[in-house]
Amino acid sequence: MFIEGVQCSSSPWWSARSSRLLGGVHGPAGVRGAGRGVGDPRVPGDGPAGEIVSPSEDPQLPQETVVDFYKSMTLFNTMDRILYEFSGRITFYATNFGEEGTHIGSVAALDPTDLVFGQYREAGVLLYRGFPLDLFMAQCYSSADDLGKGRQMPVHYGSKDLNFVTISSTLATQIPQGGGRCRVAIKRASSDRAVICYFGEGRQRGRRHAGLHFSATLECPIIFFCRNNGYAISTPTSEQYRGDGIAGRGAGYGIASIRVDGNDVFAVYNVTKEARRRAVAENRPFLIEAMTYRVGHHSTSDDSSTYRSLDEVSYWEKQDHPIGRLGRYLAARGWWGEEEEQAWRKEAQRRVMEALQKAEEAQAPPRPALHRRVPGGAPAPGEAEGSHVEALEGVQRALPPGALRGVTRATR
Ligand SMILES: Cc1ncc(C[n+]2csc(CCOP(=O)(O)OP(=O)(O)O)c2C)c(N)n1
Ligand SMILES: [Mg+2]
Repeated sequence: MFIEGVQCSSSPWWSARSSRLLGGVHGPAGVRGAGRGVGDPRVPGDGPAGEIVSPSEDPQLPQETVVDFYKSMTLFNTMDRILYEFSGRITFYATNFGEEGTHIGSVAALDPTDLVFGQYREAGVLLYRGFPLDLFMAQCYSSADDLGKGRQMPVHYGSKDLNFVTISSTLATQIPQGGGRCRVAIKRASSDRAVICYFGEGRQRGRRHAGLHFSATLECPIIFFCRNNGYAISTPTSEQYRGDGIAGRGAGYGIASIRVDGNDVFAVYNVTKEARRRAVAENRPFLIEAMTYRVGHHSTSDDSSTYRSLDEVSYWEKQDHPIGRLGRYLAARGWWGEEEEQAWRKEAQRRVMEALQKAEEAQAPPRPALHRRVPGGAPAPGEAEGSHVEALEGVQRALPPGALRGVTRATR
């Protein structure tokens, strides 16, 4: 399944059949290929919608599990939609539209004790592990219930209980950190835990290189999971890199790699399961490049209509969406019908709105909490708690209105 050694660009990185399982992708070549390098696993006309095109690779998950995938993906999508609509109340938000299959397929293949290092667009992983909607909302609203007490921008979640390391805004810090964490804690304790490290395909200023290189030489049981969603803010992949995408870089580090159809939740599940099994058994890293598409704008600070066409977005939204593809699979088996769909959509909306309402009504965190456990932020000996906050308020008063747009509620 994983490809070893050096491959030339025309080689079938994706030839392992489980890199693409769910049929029903009929994309126009121009959009499909959009600067993604060779070996995109999605091939037009690869089988009837909702059918497994490679039965021998079918993970044969039970109905209950597949319905749970679908419910997680749709609940997550609902949360994104509502938080995006309310983003004016929380200063910032980044949706995950179109990438739900990469999150749910990968996390479902892991052990709950495996440690997750994310970028910022992997909230579905946390949702699947059981992070409550209330805590998602509390984080985005920087309320007193937020585990981080409002010290982070919205969508920078973290959960010690769910083995999800708090997100850092600085791109790619999680890549060397993930490798280091593996080496120091997991390997030394000779446990069978693995680490998964998610990142985007965007340029990573050398930290990706350091992380991949040291994880390979230090023999770390880590899964590097690249969500190749076609864009880094406004920069398309055609301008991001040369050569064979991200999977093509693995061979240079001696890391077995695979490219997978990221909108095919079963294919993502299969490759992640196999990568995890081998990472732990062989003490070595694996690299997965999941080809997907960022259907939403980069974040609330972006308007993607200025750099891509509505037709392009519409194709991914309507024809090659991971939720639509899984829905067709469920329908083809008679596991989920129109009635269940209507009831569940209503229920998902109700759950999200209830959690949001709680966050709307919650108090802000106590002010002194703001500079506790922040490097350099603790009051100096003898200094009264709160003096940092007073100093910040002085700065705020001196600035023109609106100058601190984007600063979270707790600091205002
Ligand atoms: C070190 C650093 N440089 C620049 C940025 C600004 N920035 C935030 S997201 C982003 C693009 C990342 O694209 P990608 O890795 O493809 O992830 P995606 O947003 O597509 O999920 C950039 C340049 C940053 N946060 N950190
Ligand atoms: Mg990207």
